[in-house]
Amino acid sequence: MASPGEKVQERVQVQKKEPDLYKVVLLNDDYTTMEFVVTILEQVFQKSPAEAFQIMMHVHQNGRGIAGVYPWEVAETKIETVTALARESGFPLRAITETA
Ligand code: TYC
Repeated sequence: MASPGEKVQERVQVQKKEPDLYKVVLLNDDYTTMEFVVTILEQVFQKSPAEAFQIMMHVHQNGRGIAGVYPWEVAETKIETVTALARESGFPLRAITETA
């Protein structure tokens, strides 16, 4: 407690710092269907059908590709969701984070 007359510092940090961002990177494999990857990109990463198809083809041809860029907690949750949906459907699809 501050004693009478003592000044209390009310605002320690005036400007909020932007959160660090992380890439969610999708990895290619030989077993996950193209259709499933497109669906994941639409439903989990909110991509349009055209963009989802383009990203999926990029991953298929280059081995990896960026699904989105998010704060840490969001990126981790997206990866958990992708992994859970893929395992439910019997696919080995993997996603990882990288510093953006
Ligand atoms: N290579 C897969 C196939 O030919 C398609 C695929 C694309 C899988 C992207 C994973 O992250 C991926 N069926």
